[in-house]
Amino acid sequence: MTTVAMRVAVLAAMLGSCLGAAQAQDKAPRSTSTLVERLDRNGNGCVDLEEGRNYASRRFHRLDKNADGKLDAAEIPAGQRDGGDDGVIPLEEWQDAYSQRFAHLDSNGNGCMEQTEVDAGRAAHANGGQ
Ligand SMILES: [Ca+2]
Ligand SMILES: [Ca+2]
Ligand SMILES: [Ca+2]
Repeated sequence: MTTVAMRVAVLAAMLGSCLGAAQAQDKAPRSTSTLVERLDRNGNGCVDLEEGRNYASRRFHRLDKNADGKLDAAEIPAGQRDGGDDGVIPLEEWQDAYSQRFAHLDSNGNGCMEQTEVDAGRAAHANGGQ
């Protein structure tokens, strides 16, 4: 039978695609960086309110598909609290919610979010708490 030859061919094909994938990954090494590393623009090792709010507004504009400056029911991500409970989140409300969340996460109150604080906030969120 030709199973051996077929296996060799399959392996060669797999190896080829693996190499291609590895090369593609080299171009995108940021997958391993933490949230804080990505958002920390001034390199002080934590995310201050301004860095966080910049990130929040970038995220807002990504979610605002029709670019009308507010998130409607179809654009609000699942689990996001709607402050006014009116089915619409304007940027201002989004930013305010972010600031509150930031203050909540900054458990040592130094005005800057360390990775440990982000992790703690995520763990609390996963448990359904605030
Ligand atoms: Ca910083
Ligand atoms: Ca919108
Ligand atoms: Ca802090």
